[in-house]
Amino acid sequence: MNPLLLIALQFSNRQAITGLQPLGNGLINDTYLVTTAAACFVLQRVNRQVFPVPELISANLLALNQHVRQKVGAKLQLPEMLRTNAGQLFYQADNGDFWRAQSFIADTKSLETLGSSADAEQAGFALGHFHHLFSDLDPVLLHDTLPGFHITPRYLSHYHKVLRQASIKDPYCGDFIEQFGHFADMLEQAKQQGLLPLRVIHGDPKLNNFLFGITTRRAVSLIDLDTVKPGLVHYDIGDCLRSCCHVEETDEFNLAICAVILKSYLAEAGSFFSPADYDYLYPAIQLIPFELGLRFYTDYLEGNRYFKVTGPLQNLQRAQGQFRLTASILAQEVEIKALIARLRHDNLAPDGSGNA
Ligand code: GN1
Ligand code: MG
Repeated sequence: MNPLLLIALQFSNRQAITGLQPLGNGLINDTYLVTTAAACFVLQRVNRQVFPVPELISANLLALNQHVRQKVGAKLQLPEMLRTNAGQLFYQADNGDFWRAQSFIADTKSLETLGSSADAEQAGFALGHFHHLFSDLDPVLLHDTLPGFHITPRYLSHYHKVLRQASIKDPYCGDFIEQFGHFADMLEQAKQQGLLPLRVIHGDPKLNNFLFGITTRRAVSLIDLDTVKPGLVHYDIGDCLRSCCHVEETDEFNLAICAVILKSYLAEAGSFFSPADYDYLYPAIQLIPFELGLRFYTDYLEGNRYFKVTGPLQNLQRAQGQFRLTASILAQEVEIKALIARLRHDNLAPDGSGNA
């Protein structure tokens, strides 16, 4: 029997498998949609190079689901962990691979590009609602599944180490990092100075991690919760915007979409947003695409060990795309800051509370 089918059967609640196909285009784990007569579920091989202790991911997911279950009026559903026929949260294959399964939220799909400004509004709403839902969950109760994730200065010092050994270099990426490497410390410094608190973050809220109702076109879930951890909501906001506002053809940053997303985000999350949170919005918007470019370029220099690639230059091209996006953000700095100032004025009361 196909080995993948054998693994899927571990989670199928003794139902026959009627369909098994790759799902999504994640760059880390391998993901499949499994169909049985009773339901669909998502089966994943966890990349152990990236997530060395997969048990921490499941503990976080259980804690998140428990928190949402006791909330009245939660407008997002989260996928639930499924157990193997033997009652375990993971199945370890003979070759040592770790597999896990989660429920598939029916009648939903993910989007690769936003179809309209209504979609953008939904994405901003969902991220804001996610942060709002977990704003009263103590972040230290969650595990850090991926230490160092989004700590830009660490990526930068690793890059410098890799660069010393690298035989091929790309002048555009190298010069860009030289010129803007000083961005790296901005959020971490604010965190260390106590200006930005640790909160529960998603870690990877790019557009295709939002599920939209097929008929309603409303955002109903945020998936890919492996990187949920204590962190800065600014990483999430920057990541959501770098993904949703990225015009793929030109690598420009779409300011109009950014305006829609930030407005709907703040309608949900504005109640806990402090003056310092507003101060660090622009730095986050410029930092996260820079950081992702740095991560892609470093991986290219290291021989593409972290992100999946279909060709040897793909991580280089991804890096160039993220740096061009960062350049477009820098070119629109004045407009983006003016937008943030307007939102701050509309949402923040004069005493600094989020109740204007
Ligand atoms: C990775 O595997 P995927 O696509 O969900 C990465 C994110 C990047 C993203 C870029 C754990 O996420 O940080 O933003 O690729 N996840 C991890 O596409 O590194
Ligand atoms: Mg992910």
